[in-house]
Amino acid sequence: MAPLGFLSRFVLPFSGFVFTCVLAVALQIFVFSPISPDLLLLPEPSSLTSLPTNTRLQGVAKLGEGMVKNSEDVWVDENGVLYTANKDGWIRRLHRDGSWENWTMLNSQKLLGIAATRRGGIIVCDTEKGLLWVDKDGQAKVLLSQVNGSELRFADDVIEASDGSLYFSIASTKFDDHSWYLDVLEAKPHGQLLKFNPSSSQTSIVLDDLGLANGVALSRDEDFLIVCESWKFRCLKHWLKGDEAGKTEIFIDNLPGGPDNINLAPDGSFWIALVQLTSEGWEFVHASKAAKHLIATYPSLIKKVNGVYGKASVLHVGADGKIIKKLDDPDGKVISFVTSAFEFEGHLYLGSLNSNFIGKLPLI
Ligand SMILES: *[C@@H]1O[C@H](CO)[C@@H](O)[C@H](O)[C@H]1NC(C)=O
Ligand SMILES: *[C@@H]1O[C@H](CO)[C@@H](O)[C@H](O)[C@H]1NC(C)=O
Ligand SMILES: [Ca+2]
Ligand SMILES: [Ca+2]
Repeated sequence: MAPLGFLSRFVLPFSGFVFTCVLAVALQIFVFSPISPDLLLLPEPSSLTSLPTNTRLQGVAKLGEGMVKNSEDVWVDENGVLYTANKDGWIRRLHRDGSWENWTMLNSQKLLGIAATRRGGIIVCDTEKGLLWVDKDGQAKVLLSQVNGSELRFADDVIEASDGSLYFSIASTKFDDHSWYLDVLEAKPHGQLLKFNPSSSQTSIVLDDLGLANGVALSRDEDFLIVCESWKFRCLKHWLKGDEAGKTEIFIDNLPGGPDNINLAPDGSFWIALVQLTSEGWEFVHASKAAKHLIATYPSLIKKVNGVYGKASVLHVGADGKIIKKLDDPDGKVISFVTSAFEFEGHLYLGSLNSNFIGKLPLI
């Protein structure tokens, strides 16, 4: 057979077929892609090397092992009672005498940030129902489920100020909690920081256009608050009092991981849990819109790109935004996907979305 005949009879029609297939798949990806992505700048490698990795978090004691289920946040109240919000909908607490209590059942699919309140009990962010309040007797009430007529979804973290106002984050107004990684892939800011005023029952926007709004904390004398933006690898400082009141500046940026919960320490410093948003070898995805469309269309690929299960890191930062230290479990051997670190009486308590215990570490 003449080569030309072979080419025209088999190869060309075949490559036409392959071309059509590729085109069809590409069209499917772009038409069905759930995101409209921007490129995402990852933190500079220098931010990783300037903070040497250690194995301190591998030394945690495991509290409530087997009973605690993926407690994203953890809070210890002034009486030393530790609260956890579990994947099975239970709020479980640990008393000073070491006994655990299945305190109250919230029948929820996903509970995130928690904070104690001055009236007693705790406030809990429920990604579907909004802000819940569990009073000191364990009675649960919906505190806020709508904002200006829209359902309150994906509330991520909350803090109460001494005047009773609640500051809370909405991680994303576009994506829900189950598809939070699409917000990372899209890399467009859909997060908000809101304020609920209990005397007027009004909710106002404090900050808009945040890159996955996450942990919220108040400074010791409430002159500023901090809100973390996970995929911007930074936390913002918003002044509440003084000459700068109403102004916003960067508290800390170029973090070696996506900041999740942030908690005030007794001395006025802060603990920030850092989650590994990218997995090794897949960083290129964040620099390519085509790759983002492809990954976003296939959930099994998202699992590969998302690195949260691979390690754990928490960062200790001064009230001035300067890093004091970092603690790691670099390969997630003992604890991974740590989303919260809370200091109480010389110990650090760690919540994780991948652990069936609360980590406890003595601070020296
Ligand atoms: C609390 O709940 C866990 C898991 O559902 C169960 O194993 C445990 O027995 C309960 N504890 C108490 C004190 O009821
Ligand atoms: C709700 O509406 C009021 C009045 O229009 C507005 O000031 C406020 O910012 C709105 N809140 C949110 C969260 O959109
Ligand atoms: Ca919190
Ligand atoms: Ca969070």
